[in-house]
Amino acid sequence: MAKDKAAGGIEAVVETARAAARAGLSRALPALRMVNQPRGFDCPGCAWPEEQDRRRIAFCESGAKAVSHEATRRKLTSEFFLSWPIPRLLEQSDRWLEAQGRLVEPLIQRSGQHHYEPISWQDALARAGEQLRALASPNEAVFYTSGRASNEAAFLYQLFVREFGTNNLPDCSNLCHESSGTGLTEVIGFGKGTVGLEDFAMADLILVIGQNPGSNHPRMLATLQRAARRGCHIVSINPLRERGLVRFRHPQQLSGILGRGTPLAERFVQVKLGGDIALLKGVMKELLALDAERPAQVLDHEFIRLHTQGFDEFRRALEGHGWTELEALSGVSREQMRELAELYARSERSIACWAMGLTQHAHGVDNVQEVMNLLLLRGNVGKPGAGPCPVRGNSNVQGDRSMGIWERPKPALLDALDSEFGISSPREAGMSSVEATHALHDGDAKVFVALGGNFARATPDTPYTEEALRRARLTVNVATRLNRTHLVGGRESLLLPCLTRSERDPQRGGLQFVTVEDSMACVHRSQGRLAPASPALRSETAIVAGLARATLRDDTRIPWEELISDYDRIRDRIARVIPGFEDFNERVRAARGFVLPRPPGERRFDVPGGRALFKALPVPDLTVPPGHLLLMTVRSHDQYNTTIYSDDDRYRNVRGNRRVVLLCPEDMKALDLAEGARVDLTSHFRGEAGKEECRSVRGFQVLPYDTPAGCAVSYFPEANPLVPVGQMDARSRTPAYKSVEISIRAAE
Ligand SMILES: Nc1nc2c(c(=O)[nH]1)N[C@H]1C(S)=C(S)[C@@H](COP(=O)(O)OP(=O)(O)OC[C@H]3O[C@@H](n4cnc5c(=O)[nH]c(N)nc54)[C@H](O)[C@@H]3O)O[C@H]1N2
Ligand SMILES: Nc1nc2c(c(=O)[nH]1)N[C@H]1C(S)=C(S)[C@@H](COP(=O)(O)OP(=O)(O)OC[C@H]3O[C@@H](n4cnc5c(=O)[nH]c(N)nc54)[C@H](O)[C@@H]3O)O[C@H]1N2
Ligand SMILES: [Mo]
Repeated sequence: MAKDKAAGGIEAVVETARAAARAGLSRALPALRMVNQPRGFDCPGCAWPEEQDRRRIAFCESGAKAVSHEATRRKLTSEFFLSWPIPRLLEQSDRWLEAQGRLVEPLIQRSGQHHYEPISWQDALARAGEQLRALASPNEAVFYTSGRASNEAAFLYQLFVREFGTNNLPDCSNLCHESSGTGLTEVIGFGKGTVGLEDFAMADLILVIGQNPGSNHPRMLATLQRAARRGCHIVSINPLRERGLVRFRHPQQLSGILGRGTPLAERFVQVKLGGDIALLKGVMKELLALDAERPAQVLDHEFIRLHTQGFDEFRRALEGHGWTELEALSGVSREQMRELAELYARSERSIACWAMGLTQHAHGVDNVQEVMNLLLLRGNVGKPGAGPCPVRGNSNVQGDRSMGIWERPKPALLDALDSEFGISSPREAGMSSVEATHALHDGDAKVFVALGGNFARATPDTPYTEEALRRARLTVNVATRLNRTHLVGGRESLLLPCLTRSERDPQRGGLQFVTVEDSMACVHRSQGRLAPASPALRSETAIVAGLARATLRDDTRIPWEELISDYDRIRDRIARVIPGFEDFNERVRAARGFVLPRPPGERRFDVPGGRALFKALPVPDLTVPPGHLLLMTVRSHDQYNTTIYSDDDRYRNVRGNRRVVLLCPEDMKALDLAEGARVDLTSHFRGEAGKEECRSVRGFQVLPYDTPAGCAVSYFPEANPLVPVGQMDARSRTPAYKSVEISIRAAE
């Protein structure tokens, strides 16, 4: 069984080498040498911070794949698009599309045509500008961002969009950690994590909840390995026994390549899908009981009195939950809850990390706030070695938010933009990703602009979203490679090719660098060194400025050309507008950049009353009718979001197929399904006006797996057609990608 094998090790070294070889060694190797180095570029893989003692190599297998993939020598020429009409491209797989290489010139698919054809930059931008100006209201346009854009590009983008007159700035965060931002802001007045890497070196206990770092944040494993070696306890709470968390061999150390690996999470709590609140409530009930046995030794009463509010009500509500309910809904025994409570009570400094297993549920915000309740009980906020750590996904998703990419901006940001630039930003809230999909579908939005990403594949309900995009008058995608979103464009569609992070970015004022913010609020520079894949490519920053100029023409207060001639000028403006970025240009030139303020780290909570909030939360009941299952959609070990590198998922022993559904043997037996059986999956939900609806995907293969009974697993994005577009967290609007009610039957 895969579960006993270590993650990393020689396999990771081999995979890294393979990825580099696929891209062409002469381009991939120099690129890899610069990843996460002080003078190099930020890894486009994930947002996990770099270790302070940067060694010569500072990337992981997954980062190597991302970088090598970017560094490919293949190019999409105009002949390619002549021989491949869009309907034929649509028949190809996502993987095939991206494997064709880099986009190297601006392209247009004109109304009524089925081909992309080259267009000059000037005409492309003018066309986008014309269409945007022709709208009856700026709110008829939506401007999506995927979380890779640099701080500089993101700042200019939101500035353009707000001067144009809308807050329609949905982003991939809406699909990702929005529940973390919303949940944390409500209870501690700060929407980000409060810990830094230095805290991981001090913690006694690290909880890893709903996260698969072995595949998605491999550099985090090295941090966990170091913690485990000095005796820190690591507990994984997950329906799946994710291999990277069980045992880890550091692929960049000899002992790691050859040795047996370090046991990481010595405790694995196999919670039911969606059962975390029930589990945490059980643990906290036991904690209260322990506190009664050993008064003043378990709860941090002083912290609770001085720094929190709502404790009495929280406690009363907690006592009202019975064990039968909590055990049934979590799938975890009271005994295990007690053990966890004891471990937690013994630990002076605890960190809770989490990712999509908590946020992508209809109760995603509640999940995050229940974790906060647990941390607050023992004063694990604002002390060294302790605190919440939502582990971000896309490499600059956190920075993009800091720069104002947000459909619900704080008034203070808009005031600051207005006074710095003399514009009048709109005050009305804009649309999130799901809201934008509906608006496009219903004709309320007519132009879709995307700074990166793959909107059609990343959002729920693929056929609905594709139809929504097709109904647009114009879609504009700033992109590096071809993906499905580009093929389901509106009546007219523009593809604007941009530089990647690993490439040089010369502007009038010389070679530029950009900046990014990692998951722990550290801002640092990133500078590509490779020759651009084509002289026609432009930086994202320059493309945004070009779009702004073509749209706003002379109705603009912003000196776009001056700003992009030297990105220091953009950073000077950011320094004056965004709190925490004072003296930006100077501070970001320090070798390791700088860390933004994290007020809860000093026990300052920007909420009414000034104290962190305990919240009494309901226990979600995700019970489905007999014969139905709950499906989570996750990433394999060999993909980066919608970019698929191979059809294997090494750590889960899945080979050669991504259209699979993993079931526990018990469920396979109950449903009379044998290993390898071909099945159709159907999701069931209530659509508009409570009407029962369903969606299906066909020809999936059944594989046995160690999952809790009733819990099925499939891959994102193949299973996205099943995810109901209306099923999301009510407060954060994050789609419930991890709890889709399905039925399974033999394929037709
Ligand atoms: N190589 C690689 N790296 C990546 C990405 C990638 O695609 N490839 N994507 C990036 C992005 S944008 C993001 S957001 C992150 C995502 O990082 P992850 O959140 O690790 O990604 P997922 O594959 O969605 O995994 C979710 C985990 O939650 C568990 N889970 C599901 N439901 C529940 C539940 O109800 N309770 C609990 N406790 N656990 C649950 C699943 O078993 C799985 O282990 O990774 C980033 N890094
Ligand atoms: N079912 C299901 N759906 C999910 C999830 C899930 O767990 N389950 N996870 C959700 C999450 S967490 C996220 S973050 C979203 C991700 O949603 P997105 O951010 O929209 O998707 P990505 O796959 O990251 O985007 C990949 C595309 O970005 C472009 N690209 C790559 N690098 C660059 C660059 O440097 N500049 C520009 N301009 N373009 C670039 C390439 O053309 C590539 O095809 O998906 C969400 N969707
Ligand atoms: Mo994400």
